[in-house]
Amino acid sequence: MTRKRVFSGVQPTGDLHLGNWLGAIKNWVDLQKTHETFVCVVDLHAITVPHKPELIAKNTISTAAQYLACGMDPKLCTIFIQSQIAAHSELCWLLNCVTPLNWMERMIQFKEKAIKQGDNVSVGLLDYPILMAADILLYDTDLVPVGEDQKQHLELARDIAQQRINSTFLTKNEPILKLPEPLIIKEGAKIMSLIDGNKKMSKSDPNDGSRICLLDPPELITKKIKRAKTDSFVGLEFDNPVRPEANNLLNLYSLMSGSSKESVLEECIEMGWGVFKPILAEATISKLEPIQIRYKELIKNPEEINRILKEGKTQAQEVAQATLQRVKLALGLLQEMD
Ligand code: AQP
Repeated sequence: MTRKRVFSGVQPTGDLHLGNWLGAIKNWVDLQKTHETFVCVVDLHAITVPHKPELIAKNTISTAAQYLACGMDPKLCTIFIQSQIAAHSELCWLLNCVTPLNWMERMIQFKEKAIKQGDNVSVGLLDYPILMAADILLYDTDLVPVGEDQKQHLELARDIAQQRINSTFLTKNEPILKLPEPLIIKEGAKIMSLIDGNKKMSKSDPNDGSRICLLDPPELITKKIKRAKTDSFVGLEFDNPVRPEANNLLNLYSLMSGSSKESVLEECIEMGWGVFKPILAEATISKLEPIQIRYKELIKNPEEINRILKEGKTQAQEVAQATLQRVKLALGLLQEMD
């Protein structure tokens, strides 16, 4: 039986944090055992907002190394860098030309990110969802792991594929692009900021104290957790809407310790923050330790990381090129002669 294909990626916009791991990479590590898994470092997405050129390549290689350190296995999956496969930009352009502008203006993430940038919003930021559609559609993806925030973008990818390509340019009754389905990630995987329990943990939050990064040393993890926002209620509890920080930190403890929510509640219900925080810090430090050890080994050997990425590029390119050719042919572009 052919395995279903999964595609996903993370932007190299900074150090990966617990949200990126628990909400994305940890799921890929499981998926690669049962699905044909393509994961890439989406560096072209990272430049849709102002960025520092001197950091992007460094962050890209470090992100790839963190995928590996978290357990992505090049024998089981394909790992590559988005900008090294030109088909992503090419398909993005072709899809740009068939997508109505008003579909793009409705995108919530664009509106949210655009507000933050005032007059400095790039066309690339508006185009971000079409580049994401190109990423997904290039690989004939069956399933895309998505959180709530990315659902609208996946819908857009499906609408472009179905309404603007397959229905419009159908050749020989065979669909040109495969329609991807969302793979809804189980609840509890959304990790919130340490300084605001209503905001998601994010690489680009200007306050470093808002996130725990996978590569943070133990002392820093302890310090960040010590400074995390709390409240003045007595005892700890999940799911109280006026205590988002308590919910987030208990949830983190459950994920870091591997204990169910029920047993975490039983253990912590009567604790004060002063007792709970060191326990959470200790669980986080020991959960991240093996990843940090593997990362340190890997990053000493950039040739090996490059070898893996090159191999990934070759595998990904073959699939991407075939899809790109189908779309170019369907749109009527002149085919190259051998
Ligand atoms: N806080 C989070 N909780 C759960 N999952 C999260 N993800 C990100 N933050 C959390 C998941 O990580 C994957 C990669 O995300 P991305 O780099 O493409 O962009 P993002 O979602 O916007 O992540 P960041 O860290 O907030 O980056 P910036 O600050 O650059 O925008 C996705 O699967 C996402 O769901």
